[in-house]
Amino acid sequence: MSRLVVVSNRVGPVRESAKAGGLAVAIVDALRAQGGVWYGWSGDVTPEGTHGMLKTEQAGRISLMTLDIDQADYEGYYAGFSNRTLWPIFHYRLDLAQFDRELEKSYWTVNERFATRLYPMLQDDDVVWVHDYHFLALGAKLRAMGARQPIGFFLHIPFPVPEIIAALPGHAALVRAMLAYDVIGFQTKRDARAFIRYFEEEFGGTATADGHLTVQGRTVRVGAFPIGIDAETFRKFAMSPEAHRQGRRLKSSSEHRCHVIGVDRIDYTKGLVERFRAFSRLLEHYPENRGHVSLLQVAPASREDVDAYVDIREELERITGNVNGRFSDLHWTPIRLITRPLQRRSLAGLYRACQVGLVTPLRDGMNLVAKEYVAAQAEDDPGVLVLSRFAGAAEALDAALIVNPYDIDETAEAIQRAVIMPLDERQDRWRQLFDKVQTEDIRAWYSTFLSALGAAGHDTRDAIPE
Ligand code: GDG
Repeated sequence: MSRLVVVSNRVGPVRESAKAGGLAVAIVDALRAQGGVWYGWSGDVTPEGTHGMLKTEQAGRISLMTLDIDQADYEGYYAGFSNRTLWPIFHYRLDLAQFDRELEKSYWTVNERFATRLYPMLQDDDVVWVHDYHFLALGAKLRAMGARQPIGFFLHIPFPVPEIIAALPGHAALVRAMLAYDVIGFQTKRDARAFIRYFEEEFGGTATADGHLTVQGRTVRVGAFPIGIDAETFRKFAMSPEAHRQGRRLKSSSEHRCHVIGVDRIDYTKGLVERFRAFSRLLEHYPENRGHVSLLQVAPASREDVDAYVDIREELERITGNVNGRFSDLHWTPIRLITRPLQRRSLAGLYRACQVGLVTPLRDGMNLVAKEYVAAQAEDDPGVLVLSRFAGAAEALDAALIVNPYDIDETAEAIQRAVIMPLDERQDRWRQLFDKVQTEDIRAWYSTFLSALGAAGHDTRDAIPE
């Protein structure tokens, strides 16, 4: 079996991967299965940056190899072009995107330096798998150095329609650079279609029904590989003593009450402000819920060096204050906002104790919280998932109550419907959802991607457009 080399912006954790969740678990699992290297940024910022020592650490069959970056790279490549330019654009927020040639230059340079340090370590029969928007151009840089190995790429965030991507100065060079990859994977069919449409419209590309895209003599495989969770493990978490303890604490703090739960990093893509407004609308329009239904929002801070993130947090605190001031009574607080991160087992216990899971991003590549909420439910008395149509998860989880998160009234109505839904309908919907969560799980994700990469043609690599 060939060695797998995974490249992602952040590397690890390996031992605590189950706690960190999501991506780390998947990568560790895939690497353990066939042995390999996990390469990327150490998370440290030092004066030597990418020119410094390669840090290596062995964890069983997995070699971790990381580089530091320097302060200028941090500001240009990471906090800058990745998080202030690409992240908002790929989530349809042109209004928040910052365009700056210096940031763009830093992004290309850092992609090149990571490729330069990786290239000499590659073996002929390696298979390389690059992740996410931080490294769109890394494959092209490896190819320019002479790499002939199969190289695949997976985008964790949405790929927007061509009209949006076209607003990014320098989009042609950046998106064309992705043709260096043999397989380009997206979360949903919608994203894969948008990518193909981009090449059809901008470069006269053509595609077959099974996702072989040809542009100027180069053919790549484009497809949807929806990421999932480790459903069995998460279900076990939800039944662990720690989870029970959390669930009991929540229930005893507010006996016979219905809880609605949201769990999201604070981010403008997650639709938190709209969600809080919808919850407030629920209390206005359906007064029978006052004193009875509360929203528990777990929202750990993220990217606080970007102004837009600090603004959201302040806005949420403001709305929470208003709603609580307006509706609370001595025995009931409508919104509880927790901004510190919780342990995964506690989180699983809270999902299980809450009758409604509210997942209403304005745009989201997939959204794993939706899948975790489903996996955590008790079979005999499952909760109801209210899910945004703009989360990638909605493509498979169509048995949820699907909402347009911009429509505050519709979201409030869906919460109401969830609160009063009869048991047989809840069970029926939950079974369909859990079935999808189990089938499209984390192993299905990496094994279908890696087998597509194994099967990818490589006879057009010489035709990769400049
Ligand atoms: C990106 C894409 C795509 C949250 N709060 C706590 C905590 N979490 C965990 C959740 C979940 C994970 O973080 C968040 O994953 P999401 O998928 O919801 O969202 P992003 O972070 O934006 O991830 C997304 C994903 O990549 C994978 O491809 O689905 O669309 O944006 O697992 O449970 N975990 C702990 N404490 C918390 O307080 N332990």
